Amino acid sequence: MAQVPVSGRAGLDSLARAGFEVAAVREIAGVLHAVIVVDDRTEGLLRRQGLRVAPAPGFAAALAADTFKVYRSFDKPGVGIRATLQAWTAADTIFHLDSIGNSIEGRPILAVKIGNGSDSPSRPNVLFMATHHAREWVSTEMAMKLLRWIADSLPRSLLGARDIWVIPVENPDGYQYTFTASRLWRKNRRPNADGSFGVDPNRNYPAFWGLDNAGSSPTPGSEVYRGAGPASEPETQAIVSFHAAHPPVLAVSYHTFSGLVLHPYGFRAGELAPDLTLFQALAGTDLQPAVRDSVPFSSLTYYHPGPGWNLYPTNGEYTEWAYRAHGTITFTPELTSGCCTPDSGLYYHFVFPDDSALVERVFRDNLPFAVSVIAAAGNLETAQGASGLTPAGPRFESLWPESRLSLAAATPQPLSLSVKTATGSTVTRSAQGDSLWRGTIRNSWRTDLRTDTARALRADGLGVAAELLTLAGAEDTDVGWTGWARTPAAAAGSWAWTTSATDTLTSPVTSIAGRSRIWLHFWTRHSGTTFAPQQRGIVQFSPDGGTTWSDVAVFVGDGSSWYPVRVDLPAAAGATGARVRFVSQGFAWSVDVVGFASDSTAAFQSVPLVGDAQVSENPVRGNQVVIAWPLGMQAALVGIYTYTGRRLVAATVTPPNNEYVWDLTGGGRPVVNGAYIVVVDVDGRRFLRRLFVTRP
Ligand code: 0X9
Ligand code: ZN
Repeated sequence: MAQVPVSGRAGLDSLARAGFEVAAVREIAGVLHAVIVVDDRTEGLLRRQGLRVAPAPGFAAALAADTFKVYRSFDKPGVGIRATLQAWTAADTIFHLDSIGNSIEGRPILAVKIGNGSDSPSRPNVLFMATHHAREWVSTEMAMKLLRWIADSLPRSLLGARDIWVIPVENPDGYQYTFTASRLWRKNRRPNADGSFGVDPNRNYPAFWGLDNAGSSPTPGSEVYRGAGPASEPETQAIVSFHAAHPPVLAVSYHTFSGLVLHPYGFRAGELAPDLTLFQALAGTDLQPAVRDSVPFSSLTYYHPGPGWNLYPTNGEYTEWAYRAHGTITFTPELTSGCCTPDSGLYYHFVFPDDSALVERVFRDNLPFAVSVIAAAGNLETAQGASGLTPAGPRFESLWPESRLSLAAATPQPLSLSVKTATGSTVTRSAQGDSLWRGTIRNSWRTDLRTDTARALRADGLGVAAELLTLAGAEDTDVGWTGWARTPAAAAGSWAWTTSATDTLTSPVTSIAGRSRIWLHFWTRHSGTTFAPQQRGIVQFSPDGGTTWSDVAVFVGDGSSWYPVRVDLPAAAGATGARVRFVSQGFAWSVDVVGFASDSTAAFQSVPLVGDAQVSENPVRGNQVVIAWPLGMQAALVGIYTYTGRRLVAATVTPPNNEYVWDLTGGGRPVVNGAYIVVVDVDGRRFLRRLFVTRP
């Protein structure tokens, strides 16, 4: 253990990014010092970076005695974890204690079943686990309190309908070692070939094992060493065998700290699980969180929910493995957000105070989520989160440039997708086998449509259809947007919008009259950190042209690859003054392919072709051409396309206007000579015109 001076959060974050585990922060003579775990090699690394490294006093003495008020080691006679579980089991037949395997040093990996002693296929298994990471003591206490609470207080009807298991210490050797030798030990106690100790138990599972060196390390001395092979560790093997014998429908793996509820996927930024809406229903969203953080002086008021890569990428991790191998709906709560008391300057990370009232708070904050997980095992389709959310049904999750269709897992893969292009023709895309991502209640069928100008999609035979009503992404033709810069690093087309400052990107006003079941479609990426959640991105919607705005989505943490977002907007139905804005609070954020969409098959109903749009000149020789049509009751949608179907213009014109002026100088990118198609949709009627441009 060593301490180094740091300058505020930025210094802490850069230590974390350099791979150091910051265990605590102390104020010494007015200067913040990070207490970090070091060995000789990493200490040399710090010194080379010019940091003043000193040994951290005070921790070692408190440990060996094992005389904490709340915390107890695994082995401590009478009151340790092993002794407590044995005593509870001896005293009450509701507990069934079993060892599911042995650690490297021969400690039992203890699993407690509550309620029914036998397993029944009619009762879904639910698993709660803690302390893969030795130093994360609050997670063991969380599991112990939950075990006691389920036995004493879970409604008997629910208890009788589930097989509930609790494994309070997955890594007993490491946990014991944190009481006897090194408070901030993380890994198990494997003697490695190079003389170092320990494999990270949460990098040793067989799914995505060793996928890359960002999500785990091949170096034995590393804090995230993945081990010599998948499931090389006996502790991992015990969990793997347990799952084979009792596959859980849902499982929660408690860790500390950060104030997060993570769920798959985490192996690569931007990867979304097919069961995303189920994960979101239980973990909540930033607007409807499931777990509050009521610990005094916490840096957050609730736990941020999100995919694992919001924190950082991991591979060989437990929740990803159980989800892949058994379809288990898994979560990683990172208990408590860390605490900063203004008077003492104490900022704790892994070393949560030895204070029974504070630990009880952590438990109470996390109990509603745990109960929602137990309840959800009865029927995942209708699972209800602690915040009231339920999973969404089959639907399109994105339309373009990649279509993602979420389907009930039981549904046969669609044989084809009808794609209506911008010029109004319909083409059929057939299924490609590798585009199907299998989940537990939903599959996600992904199709790359980059080459098509898709504007509406229909999953043939499934009654699922959606239509892009507007579309913009910083292209030359996307006029009326204000704020942010544009970048050629786009999700589609030539440009995307981007910022890293505190500023707002605002759309022009559009009318989405005549359509219901409206949602917002966009692709995003961001490189924030969950350790600084005040840096965030907020999406807001206005139905009235920008007079009133409400938050519809919040983005926090890392997500450094493009991924699609769907935000349902019930308030947008019929709005004639629809606007969206992206409010960045110092967040490194990009968005692209932004549009209002509608879940409707209307786009596939044939629109009666009424006649020609009027044009001021054809062939066009000047700089501008005026396009006009009979005045309608509702807004007109004007589209201008090249003959190959690329859209150059998408404009909404509201009555009493009934003309659009096309500027062929294109703000520096002049329209090239050739043939174009003008499409005007108004009041369910369509006006077409072929235009020839022959400018000198
Ligand atoms: O790194 C870990 O294993 C967990 N964090 S901790 O600080 N407790 O060590 C996070 C695991 C998150 N899960 C995924 N990213 N999938
Ligand atoms: Zn952990």
